[in-house]
Amino acid sequence: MLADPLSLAKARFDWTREEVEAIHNAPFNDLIFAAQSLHRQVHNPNKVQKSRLLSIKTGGCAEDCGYCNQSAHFDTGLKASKLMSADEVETKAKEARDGGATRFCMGAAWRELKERDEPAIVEMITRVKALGMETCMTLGMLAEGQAERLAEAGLDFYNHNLDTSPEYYSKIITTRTWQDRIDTLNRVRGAGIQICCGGIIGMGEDEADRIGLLTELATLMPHPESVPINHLVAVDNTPLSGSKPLDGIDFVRAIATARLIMPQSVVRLSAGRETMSKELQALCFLAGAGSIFVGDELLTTPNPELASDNALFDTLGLEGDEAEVAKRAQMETL
Ligand code: SAM
Ligand code: DTB
Ligand code: SF4
Repeated sequence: MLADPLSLAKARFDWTREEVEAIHNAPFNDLIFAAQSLHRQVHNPNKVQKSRLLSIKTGGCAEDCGYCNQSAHFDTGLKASKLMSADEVETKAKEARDGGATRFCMGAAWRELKERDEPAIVEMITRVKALGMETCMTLGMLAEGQAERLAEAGLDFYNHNLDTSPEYYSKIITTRTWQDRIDTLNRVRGAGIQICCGGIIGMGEDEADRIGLLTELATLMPHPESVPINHLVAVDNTPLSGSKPLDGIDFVRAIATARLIMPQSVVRLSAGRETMSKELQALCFLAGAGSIFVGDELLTTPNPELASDNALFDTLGLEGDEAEVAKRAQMETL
């Protein structure tokens, strides 16, 4: 039997794997009922925040993350490119805003942020912020002092995922450690930037690994403000492209569990929507997902067209958060 979901509304940070497993494996109806009950206690159940991704530097990455289209270790046929100019980024951000996105998330295929690239990154943050959008960057590892400089430029969020359980991690990535990730997250937190941190499921991991990942996320203190739950986008010629497909119900269980154990966080139904039915996505929203990526491309792989997402929002009676962001932008100019 699950605990009264409303008693979970206050965040706690001492979750054990056994407790998380009991939630994750509860009868499906109990799990979804609990997740939705808690969700509507803390969040608006019909509001889904929209983020737009842009790959500001594509491909040729030194890391060997086994799922990634952009690693130089695998021949995926992706064309690598140099860092975009701030002008190009600003144009893309305006388009995203016009399409209803309220957060602009810029990703670079880097192992870490190099000092020589900092001025260009700072300029991009400043330009996007001036459009009234929330800013997010994902640039790999950060060294001492870098997060402070990004915060100073107006960075709202930094995305850095744990990706999987500590046990499964070394089967996915060998070029940087779990502790490297925690160190970057601590630097981001120390600079007062909000954290976007989640993982990928459907990489051939066991259920215990999904529970392990969720427990690690829920024992970060404070919880990440944003928790992206990605479904593996299988890319040909990456080591993980042949992973056993994940049952959709298991994906929903991961979203619902994240919802229940990190009550104040916004859980994002992240990569992988392109191959999901509208019914599966609706179940994810019912389970407490409160954010998605919009636009027909993620970083390098396809995402549903804007028109089909708009139709999905209409069908489900969902609304974005454009009005609030527009109001905030107006206040900032006063
Ligand atoms: N290079 C930076 C890093 O790894 O921190 C930033 C970009 S990286 C693409 C950001 C995250 O996207 C990864 O940590 C991973 O969780 C997710 N991701 C990348 N490729 C994916 C795929 N094929 N399917 C699902 N998620 C993916
Ligand atoms: C996250 O957790 N998912 C996004 C974002 N953070 C940067 C990335 C998804 C990438 C999917 C594969 C691609 O398009 O290259
Ligand atoms: Fe590089 Fe990031 Fe892809 Fe890993 S996930 S290979 S660090 S771009």
